[in-house]
Amino acid sequence: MSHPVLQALGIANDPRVTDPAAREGVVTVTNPANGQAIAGVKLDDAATYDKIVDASVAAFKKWREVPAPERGLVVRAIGDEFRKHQAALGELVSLEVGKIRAEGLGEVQETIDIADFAVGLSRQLYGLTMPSERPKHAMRELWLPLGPIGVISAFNFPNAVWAWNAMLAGVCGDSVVWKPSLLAPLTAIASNAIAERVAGGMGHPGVFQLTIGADQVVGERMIADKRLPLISATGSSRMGKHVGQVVAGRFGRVLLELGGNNAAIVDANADLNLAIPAIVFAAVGTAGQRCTTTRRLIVHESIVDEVTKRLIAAYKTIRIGDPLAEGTLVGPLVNGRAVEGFLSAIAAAKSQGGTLLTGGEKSPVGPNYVTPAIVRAPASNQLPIAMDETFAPILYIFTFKTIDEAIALNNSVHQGLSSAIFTDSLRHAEMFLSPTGSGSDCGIANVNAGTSGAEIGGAFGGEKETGGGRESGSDSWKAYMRRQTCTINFGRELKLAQGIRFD
Ligand code: UN1
Repeated sequence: MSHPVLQALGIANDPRVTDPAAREGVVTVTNPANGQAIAGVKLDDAATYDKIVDASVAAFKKWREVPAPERGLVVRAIGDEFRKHQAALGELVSLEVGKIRAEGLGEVQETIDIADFAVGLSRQLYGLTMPSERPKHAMRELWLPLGPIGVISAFNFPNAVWAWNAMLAGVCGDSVVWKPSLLAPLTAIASNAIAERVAGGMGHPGVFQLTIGADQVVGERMIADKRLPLISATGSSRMGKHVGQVVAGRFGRVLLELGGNNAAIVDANADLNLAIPAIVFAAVGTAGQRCTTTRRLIVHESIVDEVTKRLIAAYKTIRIGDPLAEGTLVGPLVNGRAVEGFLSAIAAAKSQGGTLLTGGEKSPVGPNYVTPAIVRAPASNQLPIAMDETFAPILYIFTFKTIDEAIALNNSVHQGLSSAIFTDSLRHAEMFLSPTGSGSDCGIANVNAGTSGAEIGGAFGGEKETGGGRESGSDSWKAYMRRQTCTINFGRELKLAQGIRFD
C-alpha cells in the first residue's frame, strides 16, 4: 500500500515507483524522521538515460519554435498546478528530507514564485541594439534557446532548485533533463510529473525529462554528454569541481551553485531584538542544511557575552521533533552520515580549542536527530573546522574589534555564497556593501536580514568555491540562452570595420 501523499500527488502508480524492498536497480527512499521506508524508486541504466536525452533533444527542437510568450503560458499553467498541489508536495518534501511543514510549503512557494517570474520574463528576453560604426549598418543581439539543459539537484531543496532552472529554461526555449538527488527522488517524480502533465496537455510533451540514477551511471554520463550544452549543478564544492572540469573538457557550460560557509556580523550597535531571531532561523532552519545557513557569527567583542547568552536561551526553546507536527522548528538531519558529520565536526571543534556552549549531541527524538550546537571559537579566532561547510546546525562564534577585522573574517573562508551584517551604523553597512568590492566577497550580502531565505527575484549564487553561477531572478535567464551578435548591412557597399580598406 503506497503512502497516501503519493496517491494525492498521482504518482503512486508511476512506473518508477515500486515497493521499498531494496534490490538491485532500486533505491529505497527512507523518511529521515523515523527511519521508515516510504517507497522504492527504480534507477535508470545507461541505455534508459540515453533514450531520455534523445527524447529531450527531440522535444527541444519543437519547443524552441514555440513563441516565447506562449512558452510562458505553459509555465504559467505549471505554476498554477503547483499552487493546487502545494500542500501535498510540501508534505512529500517533509517526508523525504525531513523539513518542517512550513519550510516544505515555503519551498513549493519558491517554485510558484519562480514560475510567475518566468511568465513575465517570457516577454522580456531582451537583447540590446548598438550603433554600428559603419554607415547603413545595424547591430543587435539575439538571445537564442541553448538546448536541452542538464539539471543536477541536491537533497535539501528537492523541488525549488529544479524549478529555478526548469521554469527559466522553459521560457527560454530549452528542454530540461533533471537528475535529482537519490535522497529525494519522489519529490522529483511528483514535481516533474506536474510539469510534464501540464506541458504535454498543452501540446508540448517531452520538454521536462527526469532521469534518476547513480552518479557513476547517470551523473557521469550527463556531465560528459555533448547533447547537454549547459549543466546546472547544485551540491558540494567537491562535486562541483569535478563537474566543472568534465564539462569544461568538452567546452560545455556550467552553472554551479555549491557550498556556502556563511557568516553574519553582529555589530556593537546591532538591534538584538531583530538580530537574534534572524540568526536563529538562519542557523537552525532546515536543521542547518541550507547552502545559505549561517555557520559563523562574527560578534563585536563588547556584546559577545550578551549575544551568546541570548542565543543559548533561544536554542533551549527550539522544539526538535517530527517535522510534520505542529510547533516543530527543527526536524532530523537527512541521514546517519549527516549525523556522523555533525558529531565529528563538534569533536574537531573541541579538539581545536572551541568551547561547546549548547547542543552538539544526538537527540533522543529519533534516529537522525541532533541538538543544534553553538561553539565559541578560542580567543585567537583560530578554528580550522569552521573553514569547512558541515551540513548540519553548528554555529561558530568569533569576535572582532574593528569593522575591517569583521569583514576580513567574513571573507576568510573558501566559499562565498551568502553573508549578513546586523548594524545600525550606516557607515558599517555601506562598507560591507562597498562598491569598490572591499566589503563582503559573497554573492549575497544582506543588512539586518539573515543569510538564508533569499527571495527568487534576485540572482542566487556565489563566488570562490561556491562556483560563480547565478540562478533564479534578475538576469540569470541569460545562462540558459546563447547570445548572438548580428550585424546587418542594409546598404549597397561593403564597409569594413576599423576603417580597413581592402580594395
Ligand atoms: C539551497 O540551499 O540550495 O535562500 C537553496 C534560501 C533559499 C534557497 C536555498 N531560498 O535559503
